[in-house]
Amino acid sequence: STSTESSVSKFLPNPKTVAPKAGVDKGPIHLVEAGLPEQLRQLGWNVVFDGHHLFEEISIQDDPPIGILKNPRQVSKVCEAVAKTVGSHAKNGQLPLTLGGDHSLAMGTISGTLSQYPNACVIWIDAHADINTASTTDSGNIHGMPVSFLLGLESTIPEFAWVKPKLTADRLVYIGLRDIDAGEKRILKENNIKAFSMHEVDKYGIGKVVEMALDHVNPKRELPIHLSFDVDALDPSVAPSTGTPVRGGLTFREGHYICEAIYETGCLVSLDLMEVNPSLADADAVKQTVAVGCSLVRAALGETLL
Ligand code: B3U
Ligand code: MN
Ligand code: MN
Repeated sequence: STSTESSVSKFLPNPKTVAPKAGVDKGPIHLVEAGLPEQLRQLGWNVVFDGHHLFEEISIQDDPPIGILKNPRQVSKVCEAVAKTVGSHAKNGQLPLTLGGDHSLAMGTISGTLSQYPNACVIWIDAHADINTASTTDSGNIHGMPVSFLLGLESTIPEFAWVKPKLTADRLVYIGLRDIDAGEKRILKENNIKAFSMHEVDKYGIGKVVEMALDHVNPKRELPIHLSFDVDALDPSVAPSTGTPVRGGLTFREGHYICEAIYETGCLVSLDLMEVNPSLADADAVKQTVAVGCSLVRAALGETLL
């Protein structure tokens, strides 16, 4: 997936802040234009929209690959800026909602969350584990790597030295996995990382899987939760406009159930909805994906069915 540079941060609970830019026809701004801020206000949030960030100010002209990693300096700088923004909103008692954009951004959002809530756990919803290191990645796409940076598995690249390995493997859990590289499987095993693939979702049902996931990272339901939701966790029939769709994904309801159940814990402190990419599909597919994205966010922020 592509749009690393377009993340929109919205900040909920108490106050919020934002200022959209005109003329952008791609990226997660579609979720904003579809009315997400107003929908969240309807749920009782005081929404502050922080703006549609294309990070033109961070445009690095000369950014040759490091190893095979693509656009490493650009990605690093953008994520560092996102970390600061998310961290300062969290500090103000706001709940940062970051709309992306390439999932490498989670390096920034989760770093920001952990700066305010050092004991936060991370629930990562994705078809992919995004845990490659510079030595295991085949694609060189940094969106396949953010988790390894957050855990400190990848610490040899000076350009990313700002990413402090503050997340521990026991405070991370995955749901929805189904496209994992061999090197990633090894990393998951070696680090004893809890992961519920689509196999477990089929076997136990989504209700039990979410319960087991929470029991693992947050047994007493007292730790702050960062939810990082990659829309490609959903089946491509539900969310087609995304960079790397993988068949056999979560249903519409399974995705929403996860969000609802996490909201119900009362522990959610930070939320990402990533990899919505409107440039990758026809208009109907975009509309469908944007609508699903908005409704996932509403579910995670308190919308109920009854
Ligand atoms: N694991 C592969 C594929 C991938 C990961 N995340 C996405 N695709 N979106 C990689 O490139 O690291
Ligand atoms: Mn991802
Ligand atoms: Mn993914």
